[in-house]
Amino acid sequence: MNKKVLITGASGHLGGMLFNSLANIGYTNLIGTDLRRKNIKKDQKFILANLKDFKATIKITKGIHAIVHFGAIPIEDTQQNILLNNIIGTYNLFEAARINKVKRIIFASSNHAIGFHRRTTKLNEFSNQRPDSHYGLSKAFGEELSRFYADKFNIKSMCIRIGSCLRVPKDRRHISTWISYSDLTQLVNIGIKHKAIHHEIVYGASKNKKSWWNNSRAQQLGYRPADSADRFNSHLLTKNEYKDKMALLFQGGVFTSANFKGNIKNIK
Ligand code: 15L
Repeated sequence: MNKKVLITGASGHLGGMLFNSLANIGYTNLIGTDLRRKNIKKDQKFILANLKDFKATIKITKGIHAIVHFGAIPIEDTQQNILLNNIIGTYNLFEAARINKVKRIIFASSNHAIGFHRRTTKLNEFSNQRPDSHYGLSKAFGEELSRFYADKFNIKSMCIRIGSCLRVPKDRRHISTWISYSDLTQLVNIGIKHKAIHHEIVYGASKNKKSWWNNSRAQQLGYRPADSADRFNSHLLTKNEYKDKMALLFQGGVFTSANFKGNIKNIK
């Protein structure tokens, strides 16, 4: 693909990974952006910009065909920090995309948008959002924001509810939630190129037998995960969250129990 693709969060863990992996599968016109420059190679096109700054966001989205939006705080933080960086940043980006006639946006959503679902519930693309943190709420907001911009302004979007994207699974929960770097790259590639996309919700998970998610919509769009957490010996993985009985009940794990003041029985 030689059309311009902008990657936000290009200095971060997954944005940075995609900046390299998309180039490796034939993207020749990638531009990275972030609020700081980190791990960017000399031959990569990169622009420093803060998505909280609307004027700067307008500038970086000019002439862009598709945006891969991974620029956000990636874990729980204060309500104010999440509001400014994740919610306002994402809103600015979509509005700038509309003004500059960007065709599509791949949104890095998260399992924490649905984290308060019980582990015994199998979810699909129609399942209700159930955010487990301010962070998860910002991802739920991004999913609805992208639906609105798709329906109203025809900006195509794919929201990937990413499980745990790491080189290898590290703890027992990852046996259900893990996605490899190359499987995530495959999903993002589908999001950028698939002709029949309007607004999509898919799960960012490899082919894990113990998955809590029915990812048939991703499969219909051509996703064929090549990796699986099953090949890792789960007994060798850490059981850190096993000390936290509440985390074990819900898909979001420790994000659900942090600062919890509710009543577990009411979260059915
Ligand atoms: C996420 O959304 C986070 O960005 C990442 O740090 C992990 O916590 C991951 O979810 C997960 O749930 O494993």
